[in-house]
Amino acid sequence: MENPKFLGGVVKASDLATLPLDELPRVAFAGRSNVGKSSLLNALTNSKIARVSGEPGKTREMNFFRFCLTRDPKDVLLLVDLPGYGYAKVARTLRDQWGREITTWLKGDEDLALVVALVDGRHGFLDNDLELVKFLVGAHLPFIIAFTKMDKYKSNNQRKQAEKQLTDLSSSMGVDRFIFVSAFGRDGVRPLENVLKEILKESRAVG
Ligand SMILES: Nc1nc2c(ncn2[C@@H]2O[C@H](COP(=O)(O)OP(=O)(O)OP(=O)(O)O)[C@@H](O)[C@H]2O)c(=O)[nH]1
Ligand SMILES: [Mg+2]
Repeated sequence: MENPKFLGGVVKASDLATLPLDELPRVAFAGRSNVGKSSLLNALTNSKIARVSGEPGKTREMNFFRFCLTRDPKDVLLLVDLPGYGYAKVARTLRDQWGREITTWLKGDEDLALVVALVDGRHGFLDNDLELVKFLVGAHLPFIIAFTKMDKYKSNNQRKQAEKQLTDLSSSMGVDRFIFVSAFGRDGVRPLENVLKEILKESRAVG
């Protein structure tokens, strides 16, 4: 079986019924444009299935991928690469049209298992990152923060310092689930896989 497999993309949440999504647990990648959503999805799936670009605004649709996480064919998830926001060229905020489509879908999908909220590790939480976190907390959606591009730090020491700052910052915001990732070095991919394995276990227990 093709793994991962692209199932299709939609611009409007109301068009989702046209895709063969089944009731698989959904894991959505959300965050500002250019933060590395598509790259992390590729690192996780060990593929180049999601399109990546140095120009913000590459992903224009909510793209759905079926992905089997382990050798067990029952360990199937739906990964969702979302369009980013935060640049004038694309949606500026979560309240713009695209942002509204995304939040409508996230709130309405009963099979949503996790939102991976990506934040650029070099910048920490910018205003629109905070807006995303507030939305996720307010809507009681399960999420984990992934601080991206951690390979950009010049030395191990600088990276350790940054990780400490980001950890403190997250705790001060009451956020206790976070990972540090690099799509290039594949750092953080294993911890993310472990989180997804837990999700699969839980979804099986629920039936
Ligand atoms: N150094 C470094 N660069 C990265 C990493 N992840 C992504 N990038 C680069 O960042 C740019 C944007 O990556 P994408 O994965 O397309 O970002 P995106 O969040 O999907 O962006 P949109 O689709 O526009 O919302 C590309 O040039 C990537 O190569 C990373 O972990 N480290
Ligand atoms: Mg993208």
